Amino acid sequence: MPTVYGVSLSPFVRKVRVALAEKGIPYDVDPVIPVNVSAEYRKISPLGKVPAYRDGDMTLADSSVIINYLDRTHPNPPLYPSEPYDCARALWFEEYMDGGLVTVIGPKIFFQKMVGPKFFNQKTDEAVVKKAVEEELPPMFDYLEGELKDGATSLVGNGKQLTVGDIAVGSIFVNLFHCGYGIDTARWPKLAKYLAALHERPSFRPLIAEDRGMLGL
Ligand SMILES: N[C@@H](CCC(=O)N[C@@H](CS)C(=O)NCC(=O)O)C(=O)O
Repeated sequence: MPTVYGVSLSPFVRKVRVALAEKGIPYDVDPVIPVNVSAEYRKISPLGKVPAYRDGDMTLADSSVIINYLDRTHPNPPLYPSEPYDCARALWFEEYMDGGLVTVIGPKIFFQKMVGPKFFNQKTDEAVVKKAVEEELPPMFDYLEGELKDGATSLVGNGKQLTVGDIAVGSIFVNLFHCGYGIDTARWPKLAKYLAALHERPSFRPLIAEDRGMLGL
């Protein structure tokens, strides 16, 4: 059985686990916490980050790399559209998560509200959270709302095929929702419906429940 290395609260670990579930691949989890990782772990993940992945003798690091590998070894269902522009757009939304949404939701909201107080005995900096929630996230929500077609369950193409971009975007919103925030359905109706449908998928639902147990929610 392959192994996913990384604690489940990480949006990047969640990305990989959702992709595995969508493809019906059974796996084990080794819940590595990416702080002062062992020299042994650095051999698998030279940057010391999670997730990493082991498939027999082969090891990989980085969620994007791992999901690309999974899509080649287990092509069904495909997580990268075959049409070139749609595929590029799927990759763009994956990057928009990593380079955009994560930079606000990760350190400024999820770390401040959950990880710091619960695991590192640190107080929440409410000013940082307030600025992120009130000023930094709304333009990102506006952007995503504008990219979604009516009733779309995917950001890409005809709005129907789940892609790596949807998994990435859906994954980081799990961290936001764990902090008690939601999406204003009057202001961002398409985004709210899109995320609700994503998080209801059998690939996301058990992972969200697992996190909630860990966070005592
Ligand atoms: N681009 C990487 C990002 C992974 C990442 O930043 N993981 C975080 C946890 S959410 C981590 O391991 N941080 C520890 C560190 O940066 O040293 C991926 O897609 O896997």
